[in-house]
Amino acid sequence: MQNSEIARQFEELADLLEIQGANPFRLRAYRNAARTISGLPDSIQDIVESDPSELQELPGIGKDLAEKIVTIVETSTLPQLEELKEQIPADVVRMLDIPGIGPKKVAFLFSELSIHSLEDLKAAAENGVIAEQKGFGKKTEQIILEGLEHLSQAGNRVRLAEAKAQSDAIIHDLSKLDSVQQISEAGSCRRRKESVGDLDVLVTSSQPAEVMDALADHELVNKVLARGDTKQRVRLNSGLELDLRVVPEESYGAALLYFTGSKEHNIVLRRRSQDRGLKLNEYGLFREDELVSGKTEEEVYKALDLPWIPPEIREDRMEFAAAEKNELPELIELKDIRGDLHMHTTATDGTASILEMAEGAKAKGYQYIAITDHSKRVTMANGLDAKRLRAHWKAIEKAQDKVSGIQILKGIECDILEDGSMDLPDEVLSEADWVIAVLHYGLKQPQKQINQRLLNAIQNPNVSIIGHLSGRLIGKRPGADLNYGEILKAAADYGTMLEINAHPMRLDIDDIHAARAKELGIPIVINTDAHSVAGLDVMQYGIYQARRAGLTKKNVANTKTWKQFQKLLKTSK
Ligand code: DGT
Ligand code: CA
Ligand code: CA
Repeated sequence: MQNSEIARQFEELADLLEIQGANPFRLRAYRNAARTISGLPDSIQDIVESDPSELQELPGIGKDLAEKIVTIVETSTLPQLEELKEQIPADVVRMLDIPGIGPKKVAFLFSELSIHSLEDLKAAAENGVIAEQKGFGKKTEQIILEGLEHLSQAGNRVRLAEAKAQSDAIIHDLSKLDSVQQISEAGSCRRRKESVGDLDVLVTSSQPAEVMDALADHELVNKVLARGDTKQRVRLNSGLELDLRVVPEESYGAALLYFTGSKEHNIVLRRRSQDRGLKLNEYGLFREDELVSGKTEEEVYKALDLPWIPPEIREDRMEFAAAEKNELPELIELKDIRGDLHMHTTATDGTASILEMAEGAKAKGYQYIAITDHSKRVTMANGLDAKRLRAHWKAIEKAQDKVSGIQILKGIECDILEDGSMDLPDEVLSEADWVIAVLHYGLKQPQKQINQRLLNAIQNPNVSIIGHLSGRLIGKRPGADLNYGEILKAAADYGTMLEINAHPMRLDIDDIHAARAKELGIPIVINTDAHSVAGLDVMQYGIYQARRAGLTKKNVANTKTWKQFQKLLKTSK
């Protein structure tokens, strides 16, 4: 069992217990355990199998948690978790995804008002029942109605990071079967879309039944929903569903193409086939009844006079025009990244010191980082005022003396206030090496007002870059209502960079706008926004998003060597 699945179960346990009103210390213990486990390079399962007593040497893992971990590894779940899941419906847990609705309110709605589903909640809000409750009021009613609207638009989609971890684990295990010859992910997960509706997995096998039996028995699988001779649909413990398809060897490439999608991309491929007197389906490319190709994707593309197109850009946006001219972008890869320019430390809401972050980044082979803690407006995160910030920069200089081979920039993540001014005076910002301007508050302002705030920041010569531009949280909160045309134009005119925030909940700016930014020549920086050393690992998700936007190494500023990047710093100010 993968660490990420064990961590997910602890998170779920904490959510459920929180709704039950459990002791906050216990909840924190479970959540810390989840964080420790998911950030651990060693396999928990290996530890359990070799020497479970070692579990208690992990930070924050005591006797009780160690026992729970052993139970999860041995039985795939926890009796306590199963019991709670029977008491508290999944919809009630989803209510926690409405921003502004915490576990206390959810608990009240569930036990006092007997609200058991999102439909119940909607009805209660619409009938004014919510507004009447003490501690709720008209404002909460509004928040709930808006939140429900967004949840229903998000559907049951799951963020890529969570979906991919489960897909990878299943593929890893199935690939070990003798009866499996080839295996691949497909669908939106393979295209690295920011959220995934369901997982799709393709195999070639001489023993389809054996593969399907193995999937049914997999520790992540909760239930078989449907099963035929060559396909099976299962529901995972997390609620996510997965389609498995067993296809013939000679059709593998054609099937992979078909089930990777997107639908739009496939429509163009079928049209190209027809133009050539051919027919394309999931079994292959045919002339009359004769199979022309289908074994690999490359073969099928080639028969249609196209080079192989990377899954991330199969959206019928620009890929066919580029492929026709043999100008497909050479998409950026994780190994191209040489710096990370957005991260937090214990000075505000991070969990590691400046030095620990620098060493973590150095271990990734980076040549430079920027320490960008919060500014004072973010009181919740203990944001820095001018005096503390200057002291923090001194501490950065000291840390720099202790570590060689990596440049630490003196940065700040500075809030753009509701009135459009910066949270710190220009004279302070001008002393920074790197200023990320961001919106955290007033995200619901009307377009004109919020756009003006961003334009002010873009035009400010002290601002290097705009961080997580829209402020969206995927599946949870829509971004601000922005006029992207104006913002991108201003960024290009004033030489202000734009961030792709790599956090799996943000991925902001998104693929569409990153593609526009590329056209306009705006340098993009992919940053993790890490709040811990393990947080530096999410860079990969920013890379996926950048690839979906068609970005190459050249379009992304933090692929430059420190020497090259330094020049960019000077000209951008
Ligand atoms: P999702 O699951 O909503 O995140 O998105 P996908 O793209 O994974 O969609 P899914 O799981 O419904 O189907 C997987 C792929 O199979 C899809 O990308 C294209 C192909 N496919 C499915 N249904 C159709 C269809 O009716 N027509 C065509 N042309 N392709 C289809
Ligand atoms: Ca899918
Ligand atoms: Ca599917």
